[in-house]
Amino acid sequence: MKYFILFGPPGAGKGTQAAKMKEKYSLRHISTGDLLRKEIAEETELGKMAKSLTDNGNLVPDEIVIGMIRNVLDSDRTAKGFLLDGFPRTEAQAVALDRMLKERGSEVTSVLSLMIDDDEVVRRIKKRAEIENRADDADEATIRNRVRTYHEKTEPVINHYKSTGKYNEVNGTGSIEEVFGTLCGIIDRL
Ligand code: B4P
Repeated sequence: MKYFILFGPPGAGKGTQAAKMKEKYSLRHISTGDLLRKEIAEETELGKMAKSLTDNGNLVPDEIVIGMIRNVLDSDRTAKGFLLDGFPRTEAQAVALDRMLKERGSEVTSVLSLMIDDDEVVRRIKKRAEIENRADDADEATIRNRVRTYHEKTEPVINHYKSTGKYNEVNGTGSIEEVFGTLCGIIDRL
């Protein structure tokens, strides 16, 4: 079983690339952002709590997203592999993922880290806001808080994986096809 992690700041293109990767490599795609947006749309108790946090550019508590990932991993034992998009986003989530995969006799296959700078993040998310109407894309202060949260809580996760030899940085600023080509080159060499 292969477990790929698509990592990067908000708006780096994780969701965009995940859609292409899952098709090409027949992977089960798990986006914690999509799972949370589904809960929000259905107005569940979890969704109401998630909305108040994500609308302001803050992360949802670790135990909630870890539980969501565990549920999906438990419910699909037939997938050829998993593509984790937007998870882990904190050191605690990375540690929990290691534990969950170890319980399954497995480990992370590769971390694919999309690198783009903060100004490009803000530019892309503002553009997405014109098309998609996501509350967490709505204003620059929220977007800047998401970027700050990334640097404080998510970026340290890079160190968690660097020592494993499975961490791969990819320039996320090329065209969608260029970035996809680079990602495929890494996966095809595995
Ligand atoms: P996510 O849904 O993961 O959203 P994201 O990081 O903003 O987007 P992504 O990187 O997927 O960008 P996209 O492809 O759309 O998270 C939303 C929120 O949920 C988080 O802020 C957090 O609050 C919460 N959450 C999620 N996971 C969590 C976790 N594990 N723990 C706690 N909280 C969690 O690309 C962005 C835009 O750029 C698109 O419009 C796209 O068309 C464009 N684009 C993409 N690639 C491009 C390219 N190469 N060139 C030009 N434009 C490009």
